[in-house]
Amino acid sequence: MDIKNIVTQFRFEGEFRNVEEFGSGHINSTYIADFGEKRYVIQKINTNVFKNPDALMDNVFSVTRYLKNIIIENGGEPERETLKFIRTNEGKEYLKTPDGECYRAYIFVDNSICYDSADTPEMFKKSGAAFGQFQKLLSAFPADTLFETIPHFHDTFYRFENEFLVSLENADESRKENAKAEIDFIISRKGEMKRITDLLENNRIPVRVTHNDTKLNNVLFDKNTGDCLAVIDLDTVMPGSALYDFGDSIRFGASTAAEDEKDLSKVEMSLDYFKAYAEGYLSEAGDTLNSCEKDNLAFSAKLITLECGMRFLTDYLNGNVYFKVDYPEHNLIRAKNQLKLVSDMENKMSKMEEIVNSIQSPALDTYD
Ligand code: ADP
Ligand code: GN1
Ligand code: MG
Repeated sequence: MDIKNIVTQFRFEGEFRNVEEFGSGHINSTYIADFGEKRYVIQKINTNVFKNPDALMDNVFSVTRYLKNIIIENGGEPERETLKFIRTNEGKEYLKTPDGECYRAYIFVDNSICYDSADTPEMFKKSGAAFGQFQKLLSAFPADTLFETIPHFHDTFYRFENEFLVSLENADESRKENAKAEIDFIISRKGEMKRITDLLENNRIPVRVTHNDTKLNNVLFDKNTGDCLAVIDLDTVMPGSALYDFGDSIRFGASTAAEDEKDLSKVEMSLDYFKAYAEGYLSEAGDTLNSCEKDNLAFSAKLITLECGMRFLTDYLNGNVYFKVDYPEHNLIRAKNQLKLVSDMENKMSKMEEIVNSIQSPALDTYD
């Protein structure tokens, strides 16, 4: 359905001026609707990826309601510090069109901005504190009440066996040939893929409510103060490991280049950015984590980067059916980029571990 028609179906205030596509997400489509005094974000949920939008929206509503209460108790501004949804004209949580498309809407936080890269380690440190605080605020939220919006989302070995190897079986020869080095790279790291899920299964680390998509551009910054306002993009908030969140932030934000930079000589993991993020994250979440989680923070960055590279490659082999692409080889480029980052992290792993160990924060060893 036309987006201008969608705009008329929500309880927006003010006079409609304009609606435009916005953002750099790979899954949903985001639009900003300008209503003069107020602006609103409208998103089309990708229902190929999120197969149960009812359960997804229940998750997001229950998490934002919970956060809103804490923010109010702490004297904060809930409409700026978490997502505030706008109901449809019929009072529903989201809109389902007759042809099955799903849209939801929330307030665009004024004077806010998201970044695809951090200009300084200090800025990245702030995002670490924001995700650390998000983890801390949700530490008492009952994880088992949340629906798993994408099952096995960060189960790296599951993705290897059930998605990557299957894509290899079905891919045409030319794609496999183009990706030969990357395929071998991934297969040779099979032995490390179960580490985090094994720790969860053996109760060495706890299941927590986690965000699972902790890219820097999923934090809203205040344009005026430069401080973080809110963690957004809550579609993958579900039971998981804190290590998934830490690892994914480093993957995206501590790289010296964009996720789809073609010149691999520009792609490295910055130890300064790694340190800054770890300091910010542990300053908020440090007390919540146990020592086994802390011991695996550096490794998680490598594993989640490997997993993401593998997911991009799987999609390339499948003919680009999951992530949005700008050109046919986009997912292959992204995969090469992520695997270069993995190599760099492998070279720097002992330094990354030293950095985590050097940061003072008490661990509650309830799981050791
Ligand atoms: P995607 O799943 O496509 O990444 P996001 O929810 O992250 O979707 O939104 C995409 C972008 O839209 C964000 O990176 C941010 O720039 C902007 N955005 C989303 N929600 C808000 C909001 N409530 N206020 C201001 N900007 C927002
Ligand atoms: C996708 O939707 P977006 O762009 O925030 C993906 C993440 C990947 C990321 C890679 C639901 O996130 O898991 O890490 O791309 N989201 C989903 O940039 O698969
Ligand atoms: Mg996003």
